[in-house]
Amino acid sequence: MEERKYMQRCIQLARNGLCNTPPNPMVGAVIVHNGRIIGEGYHVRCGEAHAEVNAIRSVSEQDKPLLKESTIYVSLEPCSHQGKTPPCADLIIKKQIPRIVIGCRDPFSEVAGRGIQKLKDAGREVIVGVMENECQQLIRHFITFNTKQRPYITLKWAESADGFIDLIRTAGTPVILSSPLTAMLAHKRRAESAAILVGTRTALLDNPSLTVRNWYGENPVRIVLDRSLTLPPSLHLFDEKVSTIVCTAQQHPQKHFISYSIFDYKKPLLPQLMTYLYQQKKQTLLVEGGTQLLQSFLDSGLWDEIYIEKSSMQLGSGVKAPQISGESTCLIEKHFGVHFCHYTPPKNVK
Ligand code: AOF
Ligand code: ZN
Repeated sequence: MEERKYMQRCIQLARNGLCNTPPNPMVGAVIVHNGRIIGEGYHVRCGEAHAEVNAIRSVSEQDKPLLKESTIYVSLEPCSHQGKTPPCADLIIKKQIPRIVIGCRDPFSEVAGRGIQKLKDAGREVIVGVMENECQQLIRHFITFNTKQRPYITLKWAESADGFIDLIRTAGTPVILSSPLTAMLAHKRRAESAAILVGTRTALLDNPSLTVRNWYGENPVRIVLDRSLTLPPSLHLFDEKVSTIVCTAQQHPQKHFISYSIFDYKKPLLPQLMTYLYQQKKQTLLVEGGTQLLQSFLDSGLWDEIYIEKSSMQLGSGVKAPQISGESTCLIEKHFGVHFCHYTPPKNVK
């Protein structure tokens, strides 16, 4: 019970790093002596000190001698490698902390159990797996990226009560199915993504900006598919306010804010895109449409979460919403009075 209480606090602390730690994971640490918390810390930002370092630093001079009799709780296995910062396992050993309680293992190939081993080899008591699911859930983007060598993929769309995402049209603006308040949520999701993707038709017909406006945070890199480079330069995606990557089959000179990346359109595109995004260290990808692109992700089993905003509007006819087939879990969430279906796949999806 005690162990869970302190691990819960680690998770709570870790969340303070939201949006600032990627591509590093959010991590929290708590140091406890005889039922009293003497130190706390979290990983604030990629490139800066790790959670354990901040927790140890936070211990007062007076309490420092107590480290030798304390337990350090940390939501992720302490690192064993020299990255941008020195190994946390070494620091814990140096500070003579005798007991380490860990939430989950680090899937990063440079660590992957070596941190735990280092601590054990130094004769420390190590407990692994306290609130493991919760700790893994906290860093699910980081785990997917490191174990599947691809970004964590979120698919999102809004659909009418009768299952359409838009009217069938060749021009004009799209039907707005979301409310201004739920649009804010969509922007929050963008702010939490490293990359955002749309297909050619969506880019052309909806002319989206794909920027973060109704929320605080960084803009994700915009990615658009444009096999034959037919999209007009007047689109918002090419406004050069934010970086855009064009996935194309054609050679094109690079521009300041626009990079053209060559793909083999004769072969399946999504695996190539996944490899590319992995190489670019993009840990999270948000796919915003349209139906055809979303459906190809669904059909390839390439998704980790789906958010569908269920509008109460009836369209009668139009572009059918993507279809989710196979096993998945759906939780209904209500935000600002609007229903969302939140899907997660069974564990064995690619
Ligand atoms: C920890 N505690 O708080 C975090 C860890 O380049 P660096 O030095 O920042 O190392 C990044 C890697 O360290 C990252 O990929 C992950 O394996 C681990 N993150 N480890 O002990 C922390 N953020
Ligand atoms: Zn570390």
